[in-house]
Amino acid sequence: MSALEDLNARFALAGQLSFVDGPGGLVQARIENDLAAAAVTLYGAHVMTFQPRSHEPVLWLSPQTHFAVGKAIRGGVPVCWPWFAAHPEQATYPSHGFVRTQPWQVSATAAMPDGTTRLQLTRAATPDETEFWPHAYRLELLVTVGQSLSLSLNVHNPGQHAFTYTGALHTYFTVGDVNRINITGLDQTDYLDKVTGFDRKTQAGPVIFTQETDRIYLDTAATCVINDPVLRRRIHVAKSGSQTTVVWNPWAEKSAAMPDMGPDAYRTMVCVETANAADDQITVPPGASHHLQAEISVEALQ
Ligand code: TA6
Repeated sequence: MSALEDLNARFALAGQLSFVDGPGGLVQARIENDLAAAAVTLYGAHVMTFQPRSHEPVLWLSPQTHFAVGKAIRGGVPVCWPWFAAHPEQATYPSHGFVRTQPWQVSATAAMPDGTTRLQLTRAATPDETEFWPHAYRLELLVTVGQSLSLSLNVHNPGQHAFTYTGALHTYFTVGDVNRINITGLDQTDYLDKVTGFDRKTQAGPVIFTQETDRIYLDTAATCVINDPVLRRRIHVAKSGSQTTVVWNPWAEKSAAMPDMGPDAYRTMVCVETANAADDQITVPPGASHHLQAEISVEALQ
């Protein structure tokens, strides 16, 4: 029996979930139920697509992305852990941690009575990671696909000592035209502006996009709404276990310089990231866990 056959024998759900070989040989779970469709690769526990019935795709996945072991996927929902963005001390360590470019294991699947489908992926420490992260850990990402997409990252510390981390569900959303959207939910919230050297500023009104935008909004548990007049919809991003929201669009020049994005890619995407970053660092005592949760739903505009 091949590894793929074994996965399907143990975890496929008739008519709802199966495992297939995806691009680059990366195995992915294809989920399709009466409410929505989604694809999640075991490589990085990366949700790549999500589309509720009667809506356009919600997540943005770069047409130029690499699907290859060792490379991060551009788009969808990278799981960034155990550090957000650049490592605070080690410039050569991978951006956004290492688990987004590592294999995860399937630990459970379930067809739920409410019509949603669940997939749980797990990753525990391996000896070759101790260079980056000397602590024992167990991550579980529970993905629930229904009318909304629910992502719950459970970070467990099975070791003898506390550890402290940052991270994010670095979610890329599809928008009709980034020049015409706005994001509400962050009015009067302080943020660090990465574009101007981490200056501390305060948001006034909705977030609009006219240039490169890379902001770490501080001390906020608020739901954000992406208001999109072109796709005639609102995307709601509700969260828990997170006091940080990151908003990112690289704009024209940086987008063009990224081989896995391309010149105009920035126009149809925006990241609204459910994060633990900056001062929002999470310490997990031995035997304890932290849950980071995002709930993504779409509302059609008339
Ligand atoms: O979350 C925003 C950010 O940290 C940006 O600064 C930008 O670099 C982006 O993430 C993408 O990072 P990546 O390592 O995936 O290229």
